[in-house]
Amino acid sequence: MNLRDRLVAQLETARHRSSVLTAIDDTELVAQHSPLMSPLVWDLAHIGSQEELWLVRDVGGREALRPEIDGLYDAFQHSRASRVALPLLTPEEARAYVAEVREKSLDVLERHPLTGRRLEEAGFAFGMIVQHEQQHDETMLATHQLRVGGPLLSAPPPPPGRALPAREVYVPAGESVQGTSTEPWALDNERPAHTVSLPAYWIDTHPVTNAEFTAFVEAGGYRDPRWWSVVGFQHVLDEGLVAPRFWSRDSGGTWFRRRFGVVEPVPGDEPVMHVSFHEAEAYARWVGKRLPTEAEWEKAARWDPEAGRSRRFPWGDGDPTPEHANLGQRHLQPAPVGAYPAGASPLGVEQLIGDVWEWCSSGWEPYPGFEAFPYREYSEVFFGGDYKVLRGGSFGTDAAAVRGTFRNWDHPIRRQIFSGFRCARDASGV
Ligand code: AVJ
Ligand code: FE
Repeated sequence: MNLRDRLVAQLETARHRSSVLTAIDDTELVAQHSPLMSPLVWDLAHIGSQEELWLVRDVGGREALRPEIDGLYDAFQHSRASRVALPLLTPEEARAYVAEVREKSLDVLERHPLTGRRLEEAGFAFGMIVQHEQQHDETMLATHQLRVGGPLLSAPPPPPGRALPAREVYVPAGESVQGTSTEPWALDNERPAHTVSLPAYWIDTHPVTNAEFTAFVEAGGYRDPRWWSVVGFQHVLDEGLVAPRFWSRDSGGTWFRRRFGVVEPVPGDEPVMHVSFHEAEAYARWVGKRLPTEAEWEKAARWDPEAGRSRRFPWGDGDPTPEHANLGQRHLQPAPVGAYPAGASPLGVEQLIGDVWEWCSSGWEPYPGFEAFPYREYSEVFFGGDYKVLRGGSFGTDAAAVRGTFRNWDHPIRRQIFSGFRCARDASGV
């Protein structure tokens, strides 16, 4: 498929998903389901607003459709918690607005040579807008998870798991490439490619599971400050945390979870999810390990020791297929450990892409040679803040919005996102 057709198809895929996520009652769309989230109708119109700004006005050089609403949908002008009180477009108006914008951006795409300014090269602006819509779709999916009430979404279960030959693998010391200068849709924070040199380390072959995390919970892990950072333990006390978010225990001691409106027993073989950075860090300390640095995560995901080079994905350079990874809201949960043998890295590390975002020990910082593009507010204004890096995407991340180099970030206390982790440890003294 040529670039233009591929862009049209990906814009359509994203819009189909946005439609599925917003095909619910108006009362559900305008409600504030959590102070952490926008009303769904805000996300919908914001998707259209960003598309109008970048594709219709900037790339297309056309007039503004609704200049008066720009401010309402500027994420920097209004906190998520305050958006519900704004004079937002109604669900009907929002749907009409995004459809009108889409018609115009498809027209721009049809006529544009897709070369010229850096923003137009390889369809970058269109790819950026596809990723933006998909990112907000994942955010809307998290809003659905926070919503209280019966299920509104459905999907088939993920494929079955299998036992892996080893719990962890050894990654030899040496140089590898982190980031990219060639991936056409890589966002500014993934650039440029640069060489890193790491000492040898061990990394888990799969994310920490619910069964493994339950052992920490039941060993009194949430009550023992030895495993936590000072701020992490204070947060546990302040919030009264006892287990991952959405978990509850019945009188018999069985753990249940609420998942998109369904309460079900916690499946032991699935990656643990809805844990904060602090919970991930505490678990790792309890088992005598630590979280991987971001560089260690990326080397495990991309390094091919045979070829001596970094690949686009753990399995090679080809885009993800359903055999490789649990992505795109195809299932409404992470898959059990071992479900994606075809997605393994050359070193035998699995489920790096999809299932759950993985907390790393690294803070959100620019790579050497970083240049903000096309706007400072995507990445740069968050550098140096109270953010930790997450890698690899979740079951709710679309293939268009994740790569071996993709970087996400959030506050270390956040757990409404589809976040889990895997552990690593130093190889020195082994
Ligand atoms: C990269 C997921 C942290 O949702 O805050 C969406 C993506 N930026 N609109 C976010 C984003 C602007 C961003 N994250
Ligand atoms: Fe946005």
